[in-house]
Amino acid sequence: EDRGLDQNEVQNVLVEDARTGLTVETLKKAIQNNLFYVQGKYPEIATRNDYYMALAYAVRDRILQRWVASVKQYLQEKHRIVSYLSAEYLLGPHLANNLINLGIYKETEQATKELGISLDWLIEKEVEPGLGNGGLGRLAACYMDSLATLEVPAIGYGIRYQFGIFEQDIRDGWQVEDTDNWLRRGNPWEIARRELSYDVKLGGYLQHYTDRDGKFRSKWIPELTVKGVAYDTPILGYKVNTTNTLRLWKSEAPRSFDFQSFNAGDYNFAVNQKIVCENLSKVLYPNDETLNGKKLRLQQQYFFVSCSLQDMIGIHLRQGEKIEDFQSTFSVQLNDTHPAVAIAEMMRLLLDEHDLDWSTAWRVTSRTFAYTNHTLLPEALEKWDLELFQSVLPRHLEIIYEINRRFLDEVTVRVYGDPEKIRSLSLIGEGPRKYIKMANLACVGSYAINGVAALHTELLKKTVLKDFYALYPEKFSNKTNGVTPRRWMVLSNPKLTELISSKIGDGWIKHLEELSGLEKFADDPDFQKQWMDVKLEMKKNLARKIKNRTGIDVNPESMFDIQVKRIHEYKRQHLNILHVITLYNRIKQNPEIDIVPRTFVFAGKAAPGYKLAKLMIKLINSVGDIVNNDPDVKDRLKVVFYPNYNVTNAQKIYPAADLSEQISTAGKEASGTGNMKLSMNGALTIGTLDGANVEIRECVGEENFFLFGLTAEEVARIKSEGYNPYGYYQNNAELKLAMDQISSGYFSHLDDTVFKDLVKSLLYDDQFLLFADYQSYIECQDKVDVAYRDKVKWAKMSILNTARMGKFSSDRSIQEYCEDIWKVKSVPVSLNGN
Ligand code: TH1
Repeated sequence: EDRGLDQNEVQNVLVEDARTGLTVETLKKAIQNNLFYVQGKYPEIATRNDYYMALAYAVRDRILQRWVASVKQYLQEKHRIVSYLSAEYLLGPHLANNLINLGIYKETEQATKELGISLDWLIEKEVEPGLGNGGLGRLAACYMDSLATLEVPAIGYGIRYQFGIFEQDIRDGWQVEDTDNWLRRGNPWEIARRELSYDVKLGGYLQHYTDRDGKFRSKWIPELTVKGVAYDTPILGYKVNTTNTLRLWKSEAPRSFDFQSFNAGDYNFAVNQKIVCENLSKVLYPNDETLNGKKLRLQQQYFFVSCSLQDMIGIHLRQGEKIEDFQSTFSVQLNDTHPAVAIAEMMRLLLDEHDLDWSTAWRVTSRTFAYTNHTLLPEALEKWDLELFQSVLPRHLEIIYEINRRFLDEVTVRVYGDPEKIRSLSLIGEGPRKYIKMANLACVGSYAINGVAALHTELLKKTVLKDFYALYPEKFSNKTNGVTPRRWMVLSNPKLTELISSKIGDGWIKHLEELSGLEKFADDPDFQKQWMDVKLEMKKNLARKIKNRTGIDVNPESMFDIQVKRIHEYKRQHLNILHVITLYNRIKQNPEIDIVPRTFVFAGKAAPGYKLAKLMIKLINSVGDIVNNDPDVKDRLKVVFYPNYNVTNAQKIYPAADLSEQISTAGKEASGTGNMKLSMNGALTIGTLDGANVEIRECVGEENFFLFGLTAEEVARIKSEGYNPYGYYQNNAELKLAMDQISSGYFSHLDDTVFKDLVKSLLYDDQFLLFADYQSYIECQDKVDVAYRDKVKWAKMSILNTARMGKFSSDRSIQEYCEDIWKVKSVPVSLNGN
């Protein structure tokens, strides 16, 4: 409506250099100006937050010029745009990242210094947007960074949660949750596009009728209409002009709504409905890899998907294109099944709003979407109770039935007479209650399906998606995950970055394979010393933070043995703690024993409803209390649980790691991405053959990787034969002692009830085979102990780990998606004419 301005009347905005210049002087001026004109303050009364805001706006001004130019160029030249649909984006703090990608970190450091303030102090002020749970959300953030850096036109769509992942505190060893009010001081990195909003219908019923042309139709009479408002955040590429958009939807009540109810005199009802609408984007569900079949979650998923598709269709049509050519403007990636309802929504929009016939609509839809699967865990596969689904999306249920009917008709011919196959392929699950299988919908409606590591993709093809693979082998491919070296090396480990660049130049930041140039220095004693000096300095920094946050003194010279990730049984933090207890017992039995001093650092959140995961946190802390304070230990072992693991804290932890714990039960961790970040920062990995560990080991060399444990095949075999944990317990003295201590209350003030559920699970029905891998793990840890004593060899192994991690840049992953799935090329953005 507001777009009708005559182009000739719109003067090209000439942006002055004073507002966008990248020199120390222009930056200084900009900060001062913003302090005055945006914050309304002068230096003597300005708070730290005022300065943070002033700087953030100064940086944003510089990004805006690039952002506007990018959007303009994409639209004018009609490039195909990648659309990434994700319920989660775990971005982490923006300020330092934007300074790095703009290439003005040093200049800004100088400018702030001349204003008498420290840049670090302002960077630390930022509250990060925690709009994701863990790996899946962080992957979306790394991919947005790489898309922009590779100059690929892209838009990320998601939800602007008012409350992100909860804040974790530890009290008396237990996790307690607090709400994440990340917006309380405002968000300088987003622009609210009030004019850009869409209506989303929810609930209600269908009316069936035959229209004038004799066509049978369904009219959806919703119970409620919600409005989604766009909030845009610029995503700047590294040292390129390309600035893509992350568009997050906030839910609100439509304005018409209060009027109607108010006029009808039902004020309470109006207020209540307003709250219902606003609730849709209120809070992120804190479950990682567990399905939570709550109505509000389905409403959230549908809400953001519908806004996003309406937005894309609007963009496509405004280009003057025909609706049936939608897939020439957008390629839409589904980040797991959380946005998979998009397939049904696309059909609804094409059929009901744009009047296409079924086969045309299906042709468009099934050429538009591609689906990434991130997990094989059965408890994570999304299934919606059919009645619940119908109560929220009656029209979509009807559409899914029709997709299923046509699909099964086609399939029946191909898998002739195999009812078991048909049952497994069906989009509808039968049982005491019917349910909708979102992964099946995603597979049927997508032209490409991928897993996130080589092993994971192979297992997908052999297990959960076996029947789909048999039907459509050509749709399947692997896209091993990657991480952005900008945030996970340059930003979080500037000292290492400087050292690496002093040897091989800085091309590696964009072309991570160039890290291989470090190999020739792996044996160089000077370089080894510099390398280990940086590591020590990072360990000292972390030790300081640990002291501040937990009060625990740790020795920076000790081996930093680190496991940081969501707390989950399959990730087996409790296997790690069994090793700690084992070492502790060895010391108690022989106080003079010669062991390498270690600091065990744990961090991670447990889903608030996941009892056993919360108990694992309590166990880590309880063991820590005993071990850290036992005089016999003589500070040789320290156990730290670093609270509130998030992107900000991760950036401090990774650079300080000597040893990276990647010890999930083989076949359970789809990929892992923390494993990549740690190894890039020079940590050696102790790990199972799981997820991307397999490929990391292939790259760094088996002699530079501590491998232990059962393979995925062996795990499957043991399970099928019937796993008997109790036998392992009885036959292993060290394991038995550790378990007996936990259950008898040795670590819990003689209270033998605290860890009962955990002990019971491990002894009698552990799905994650801890005891089966215990001995192998302990022996491998003994090898780590030996290896760490040889400083020269360790340094070499550490250097080689970094040098050989080039493959694990998210730039490589995104390149593969672009070539194999999206079929898009880079579009360099020029600033001329703006
Ligand atoms: C994670 C996987 O566990 C991890 O192995 C992988 O590296 C990461 O995704 C990125 O690919 C997943 N996170 C979630 C979160 C939810 C549901 C499923 C998964 S899989 C809510």
